[in-house]
Amino acid sequence: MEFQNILIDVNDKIATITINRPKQLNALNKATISDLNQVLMSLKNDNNIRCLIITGSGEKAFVAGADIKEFAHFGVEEGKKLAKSGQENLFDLIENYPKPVIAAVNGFALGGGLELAMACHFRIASDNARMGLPEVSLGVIPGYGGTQRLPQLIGKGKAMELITTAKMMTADEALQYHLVNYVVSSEELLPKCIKIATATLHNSPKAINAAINAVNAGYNNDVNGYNKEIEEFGNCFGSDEFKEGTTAFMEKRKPNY
Ligand code: DAK
Repeated sequence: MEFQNILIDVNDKIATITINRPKQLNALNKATISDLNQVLMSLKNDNNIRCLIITGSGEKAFVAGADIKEFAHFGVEEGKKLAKSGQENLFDLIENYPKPVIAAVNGFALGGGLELAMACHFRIASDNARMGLPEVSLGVIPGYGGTQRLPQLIGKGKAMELITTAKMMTADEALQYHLVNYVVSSEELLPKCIKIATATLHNSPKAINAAINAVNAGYNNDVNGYNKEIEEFGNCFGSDEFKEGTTAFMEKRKPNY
């Protein structure tokens, strides 16, 4: 697979997707969103890929936001339409992805860039990362889920402060507010993500998918998370991987998923 705005590297069932517009600080334009959608859709049911890492090209930025030069001329209806399609085709797709998706935040993650990182299942940052939702400084608000996911991750008060001041957080502040799970040096960022991704490879892909669905259900106002957990839990008992996992335990060997 070759794309204009992203690079894909596959190694031992882990796919690293790099947003590759370093001269624009990896700003998300429509073409990049489309590339990301296509690669995510094509890897979704690929059994050779079990975990994804999303990062930005270069040392300066993960993604410095939606491409301001592109959206500067949008009108009201276009803005609504693109927010809806962007949320569905990329941000919700990542959040509900059946395999773990890790954001390797390697620099500025602003606006749509932080929204992209927040749609991922969890985030690891390099110590030079800066994160914020500066949309109100441009006269708009976050349109790719940021008003919902930031309060879920760091609490309503701090999210309101960040959104209304348009200020950036340092990596250490993001760690303090649980926006990221770890902060490491730039050199250590991908190795750390790969180490965590590798740990997920030992586990049942079907059970991981079920767990992601159950966790996400708790953040969906239309679904009862406990009921979803019961449903997903019950379904696990019908899977070949459950049989393999429990049989391997009793035979004192590692499961083969
Ligand atoms: N869009 C387009 N180009 C960008 C960009 C962006 N978001 N961020 C940086 N660039 C470009 C710069 O224009 C510059 O390109 P040239 O002008 O040299 O051609 C190049 O990247 C390098 O940037 P700087 O020269 O500014 O680099 P500095 O180190 O001086 O500053 C910075 C780094 C990250 C502090 C600065 O670049 C900056 O403030 N960038 C903008 C940050 C920002 O405000 N991001 C946008 C947030 S608003 C939508 C849904 C969602 C959204 C919009 C629409 N719809 C559904 C329609 C979301 C909006 C946002 O993300």
